[in-house]
Amino acid sequence: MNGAAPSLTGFCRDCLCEQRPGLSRCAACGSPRLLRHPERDLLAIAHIDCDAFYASIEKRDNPELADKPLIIGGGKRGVVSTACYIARIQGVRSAMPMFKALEACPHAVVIKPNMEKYVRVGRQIRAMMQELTPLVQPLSIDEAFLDMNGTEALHRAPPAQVLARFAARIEREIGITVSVGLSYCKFLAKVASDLQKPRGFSIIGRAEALDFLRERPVTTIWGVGKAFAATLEADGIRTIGTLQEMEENDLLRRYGSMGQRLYRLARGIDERPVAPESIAKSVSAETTFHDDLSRPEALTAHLRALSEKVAERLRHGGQAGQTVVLKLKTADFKLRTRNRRLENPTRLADRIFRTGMDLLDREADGTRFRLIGIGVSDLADPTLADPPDLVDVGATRRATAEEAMNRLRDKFGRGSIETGYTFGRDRR
Ligand code: TTP
Ligand code: MG
Ligand code: MG
Repeated sequence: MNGAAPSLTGFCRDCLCEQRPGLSRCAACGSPRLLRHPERDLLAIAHIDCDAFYASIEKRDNPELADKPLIIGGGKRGVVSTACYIARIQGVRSAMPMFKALEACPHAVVIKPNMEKYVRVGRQIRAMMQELTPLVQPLSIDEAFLDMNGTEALHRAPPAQVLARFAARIEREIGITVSVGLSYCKFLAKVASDLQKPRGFSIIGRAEALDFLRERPVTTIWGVGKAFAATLEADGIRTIGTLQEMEENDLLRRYGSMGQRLYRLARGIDERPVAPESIAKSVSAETTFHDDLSRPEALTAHLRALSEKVAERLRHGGQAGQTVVLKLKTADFKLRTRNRRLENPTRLADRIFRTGMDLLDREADGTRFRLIGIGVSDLADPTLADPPDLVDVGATRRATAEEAMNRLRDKFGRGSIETGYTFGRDRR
């Protein structure tokens, strides 16, 4: 990790000047923010995440808020979207109920989210990232992976320098700060960007990956949320070091495909490429009825079957989608599409179906329909789909059941298993 190794040359993150070994402050501008790392110029996979994104934008737009604890939240769900770092010192966190946040930090200024504004800023930042490399993979409104391999000739500087310059540019031109992680793979780049927030820049090199991971809790691993961590803990696994000592077969047997992921990531092995948004924009399935339908139960059964088809296509295409789109055509050929963006990408029939049901609820008002379709857009990296900890326990259980069903279907064929919703549909 950086910060250490004063014996190395480095550069200043503020004025970008090269630094001789041994100095603790920049020889040119006096900044203590020197970046040194033995693999500094060998690493090219970056993760950039904005600091306290919504809150930083509101502070930018109202300088009176600069030194005040600020919470963005409230709105319909009554939870904290994010809090500035001043409010975080008092214990305020994302997803906390508002009343709790205000107990912890009674003097906080509270602002309702202004999504349009945040989306606009997110897009500006993304466009600037795309000037660094075409290989930008957005993960959410305020973060992305960048594969900077092969960009040195273009920028006349190695990725570390380019990224420091980029962070400074965002501060200057957008007026908020970001944190950067640099490594040789996505997993560790993402971990790194979180290490020194806010205004951080951390490097995790190949040589230190195993040691770095050893003492960390299993929740550091992508996709290991609270629920799964509790399962692991019950099995005596709390740190990544324990995973490093386990056999691959053992982990596979215990935890299925997740076990394999644990095995590999625990060893700092992550070969997933940085994948810019895929060319296909959506995955969907639809059906036209023999006779127009209006009864909600009949529509529901179709929706379930179609959701499963979509999930299967996502699974086979190695994809996931973050926006669920419901399509209906009325008996008089009027098209209705309704969509909802999810918290995280999904590839599960259950989640697609339930979201589709919510959307259908408002449309199934006795209108006669001749067609129903369901699909997902905003296609995303499937490894980010359906994190177990962000959903209720019931959904996690259904997700596990769905994965088990998928394995059986792969083995015995599609018709081998039906859910209550679709059972007998073809026979009626
Ligand atoms: P994050 O990048 O997770 O958080 P952040 O940018 O606010 O803070 P950090 O410095 O730790 O990166 O999320 C980006 C935005 O997404 C955040 O500003 C608000 C929104 N968000 C929610 O609305 N609810 C949530 O539970 C989380 C985690 C984020
Ligand atoms: Mg952020
Ligand atoms: Mg983020």
